[in-house]
Amino acid sequence: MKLSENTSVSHVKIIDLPVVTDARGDLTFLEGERHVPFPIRRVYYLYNVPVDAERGGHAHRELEQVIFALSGSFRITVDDGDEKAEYWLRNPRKGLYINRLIWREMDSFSQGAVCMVLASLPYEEADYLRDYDEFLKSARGM
Ligand code: T46
Repeated sequence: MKLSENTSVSHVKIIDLPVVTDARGDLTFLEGERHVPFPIRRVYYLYNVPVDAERGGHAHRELEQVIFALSGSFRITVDDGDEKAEYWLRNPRKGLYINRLIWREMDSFSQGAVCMVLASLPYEEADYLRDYDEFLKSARGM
């Protein structure tokens, strides 16, 4: 299985947000259905993450998300069942859009990293695929 940065794992892409810069600093903004391709139903964030922590390790049946590093950096490995790709998030202007049925793993958090996630649906444990073989069956339509 191939593993490289920014390759063709389907339904994953970097979203570039606008920035307004002046002498007071940078301001970035986003609107649901304009800058991200869904109405935003939930926001959550990860912080105080130990540098050796591994998060994720699941896919979602229906949920779409956009993931940002608001501060610091971390790695996300995505897998559509055929191909894997890895992304390093470190720029608060660049989010990673992840569609449904994509396995994701997150690690290599820098000290003090803050990860913000915009989600298309409220939290629902039944939406998670936490078993990799079960994910593969769903991703391959079996
Ligand atoms: C994802 C990655 C990037 C809630 O009660 N409400 C919520 O909105 C969320 C996101 C989580 N939780 C509970 C469920 C678990 O008992 O928080 C606990 C930790 O969640 P989890 O182990 O799923 O955390 P991560 O960091 O592995 O995954 C999270 C999201 O769950 C997931 O959708 O894609 O961040």
